[in-house]
Amino acid sequence: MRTSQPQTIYLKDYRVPVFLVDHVDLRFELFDDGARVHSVLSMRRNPGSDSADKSLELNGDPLTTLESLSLDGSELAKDAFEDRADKLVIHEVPDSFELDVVTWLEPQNNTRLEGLYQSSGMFCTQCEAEGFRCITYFPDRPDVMARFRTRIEADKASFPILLSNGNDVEKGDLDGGRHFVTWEDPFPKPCYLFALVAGNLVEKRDSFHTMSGRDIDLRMYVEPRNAEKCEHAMDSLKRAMRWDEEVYGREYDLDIFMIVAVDDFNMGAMENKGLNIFNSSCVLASQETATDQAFQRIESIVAHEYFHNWSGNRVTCRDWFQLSLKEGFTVFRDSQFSADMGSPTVKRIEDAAMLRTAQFAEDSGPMAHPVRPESYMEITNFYTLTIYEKGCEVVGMIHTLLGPDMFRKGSDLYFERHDGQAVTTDDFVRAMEDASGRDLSQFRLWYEQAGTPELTVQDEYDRAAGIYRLTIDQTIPETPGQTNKKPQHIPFAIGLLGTGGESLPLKLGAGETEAPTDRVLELTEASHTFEFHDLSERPVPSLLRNFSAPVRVYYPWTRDQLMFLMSHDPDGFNRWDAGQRLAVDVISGLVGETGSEAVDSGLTEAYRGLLADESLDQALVAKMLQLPSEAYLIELADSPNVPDIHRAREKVLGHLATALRDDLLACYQRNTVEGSYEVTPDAVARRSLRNTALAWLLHMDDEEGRTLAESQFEKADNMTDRMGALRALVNSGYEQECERTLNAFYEQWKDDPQVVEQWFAVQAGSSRRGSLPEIRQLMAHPAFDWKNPNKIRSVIGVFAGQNLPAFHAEDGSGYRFLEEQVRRLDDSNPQIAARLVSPLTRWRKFAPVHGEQMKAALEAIRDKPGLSRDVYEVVHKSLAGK
Ligand code: B3K
Ligand code: ZN
Repeated sequence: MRTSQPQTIYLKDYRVPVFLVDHVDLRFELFDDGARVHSVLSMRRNPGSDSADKSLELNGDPLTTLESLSLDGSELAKDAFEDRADKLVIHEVPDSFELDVVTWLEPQNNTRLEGLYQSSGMFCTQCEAEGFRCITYFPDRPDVMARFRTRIEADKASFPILLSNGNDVEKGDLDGGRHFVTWEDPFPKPCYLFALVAGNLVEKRDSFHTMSGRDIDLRMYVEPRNAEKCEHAMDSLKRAMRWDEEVYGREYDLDIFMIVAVDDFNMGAMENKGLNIFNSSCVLASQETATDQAFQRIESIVAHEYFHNWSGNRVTCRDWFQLSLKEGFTVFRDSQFSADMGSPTVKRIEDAAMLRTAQFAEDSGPMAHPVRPESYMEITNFYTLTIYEKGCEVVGMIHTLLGPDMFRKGSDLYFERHDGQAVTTDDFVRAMEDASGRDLSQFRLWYEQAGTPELTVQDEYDRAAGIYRLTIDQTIPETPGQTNKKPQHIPFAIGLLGTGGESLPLKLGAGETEAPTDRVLELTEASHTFEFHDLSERPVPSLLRNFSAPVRVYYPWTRDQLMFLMSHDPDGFNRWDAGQRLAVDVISGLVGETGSEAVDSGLTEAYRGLLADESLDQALVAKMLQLPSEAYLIELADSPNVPDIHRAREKVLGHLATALRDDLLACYQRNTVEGSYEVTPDAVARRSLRNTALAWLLHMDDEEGRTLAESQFEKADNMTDRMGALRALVNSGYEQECERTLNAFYEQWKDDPQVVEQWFAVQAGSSRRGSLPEIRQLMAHPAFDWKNPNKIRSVIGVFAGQNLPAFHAEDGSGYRFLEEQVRRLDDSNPQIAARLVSPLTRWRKFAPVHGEQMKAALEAIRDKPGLSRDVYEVVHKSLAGK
């Protein structure tokens, strides 16, 4: 545990490593009571370093015991080195040498789930970002790339499967019922990509024929009870491999590609070279146990981890400040892939909604940081929406500015130029510039400046001259440590619509003929005015089409304009966005009102039109029918009072459900999906529409709705429909039926942890079923497990992140509850504890009655003795400043 204040690490202090590792020879002896790790490092002085320092520093961890240390075959004397627990300093080393290190660890007691640990009896690893140092002493930084050879020894009966990176080159039996397998990875890699798995697992095999004619062995390893849940991930993997060949020209490089499912995992998955390790909930699926959303998430995560083989593994990060180099680019690649596999508009809507709700919140809060941060205390805290999702948007804007062909040339150049290297985001941008000839120097500010740019749009129409003028001003708000920001280079896609709904040509000069109806305007100044000519009437602007930049747009839309765009904009994203803006406007207008103010009939009629129109893309309709989330409404509000926002949104929902009852019933009946279960955009949309209709009907306790829900629950042959019915009942006033259904669900699925997690989440996230006493009951349930991050997330995380009226209860009980859980988890799993704190960190945003209580909870966490570095950083940054 920490005894002194954690240190801040700065990008400006980066120095190349003084020593490099060419080769690592590892031998793991795995036992019930611990593991011994023998490591032989072939090291040499880095010719690229100008340091004359003769001493060698290796990273370590206090939980690891050093058993012996030899240099070039001679055991080092006690005074030749210093073991500082998290660091090992050898006072003098030659220019080239071999270092033998033996360490002892206790994976069975490793609750942090970093380094080597046990999960349901199997051994597994998680080394990114700095977990390898918990296994052995090593220069644990991504710019030290070495070839690894790994021998694993364990009891043969308990651990028949022994896996590591690369190819298995030797195996055999040992005395005492033990056996070994040796793996060799021919590609130099940073130690964060090292992985090891040992367990009693079943193997599922498939193969992939690459574009150059090689056959790759694909293998999935899961616990025997999950043997029937691998098909979807395997199919997704093959689709991703083909797509990366076709769209990026990237072929897989090893002969084997392995995926392992692990129940206890801090995040979603990990791209270890040739041996991806997944959280079970992000890889295992069957139609009976996983929802459509889970199927889609699995496809995208499998693809994401696979794509890292090039964007992350072959070309890796120089240091952790460059994390978005691999994450932003890989998220961009996986979003393109998902768009190609399903509906591009729906994918864009989902990505933008998440960004606007959660990343914008992060970007305006105390943890705001640039896509390439300048400092951190604990790197684990920087696996953020800004690094991942804003980082993806930044790559996406380069794609928009260059166009697909130039972007592909840029990515080819990047991979060719930097293959086998550890590089920076700047190297990525330079490759894009060199391939395209475009100057992206101002664009680089997207990596350097934190904060969400705000665009204020004004327009005027000069009827006599036929000119329409758009003036766009940009400002970037202050963020911690950054003021007076420079204007950024923003691709701003627009269109103009005539009163009949037609797309008008965008003539930037008088007399221009052949003008397009879609343009990407490039904003580079604090203020820009664009003139559009030859317009005989005032157009309705369609702004930031397809969400072409991660910015906030302010324009004084009237409700009539929004309704017009909802039904006429050819840009699907902006149709959806107009509907959202209209609903936000209507709901916000009712916040704090206690009387019987009417809900704008325009909104009701717009939704009625959507429910009835079968000519529209049903996937888009399904999205348009979802009201803006409470989290988004809170994000948009100043000094929000959450219970008030909740009541206003409920009121609108209740009004719509009552007014549209017959339309909802018709929509429900019409969207029955015939035939066998498939995860196609159309089938997903139909199930979504049906379940939305059901949820709305039950929201007002409609008897027919209740009958439909109960029968849907009983007859469903898939989890989407079963969960849709259960969710609708949980959020209704039908308490007995809800109770009965929840019990039946649990009885049927209690042996399946992934389903039990969904059962927890549907209750914890419900403002009707997730009161604090009920949450505590869930935590006392035998299926709840403090050592399993998925259970913690599905109860505590969902409560604080989704059950917003209960979390923000006026008496502050929700905040104190979270404080208690974070203090408890801080000792066992600081990474998860630091993530859970997040909802408290934005205390300054809320109305003082809430903000002060949130702050008090943060202070109580701050005062916990022995606070981890992870939680320390988040709490101190949130409490600092004005
Ligand atoms: N690279 C990993 C995340 C590692 C998180 C470490 N705390 C998964 C991914 O982004 O693909
Ligand atoms: Zn990633």
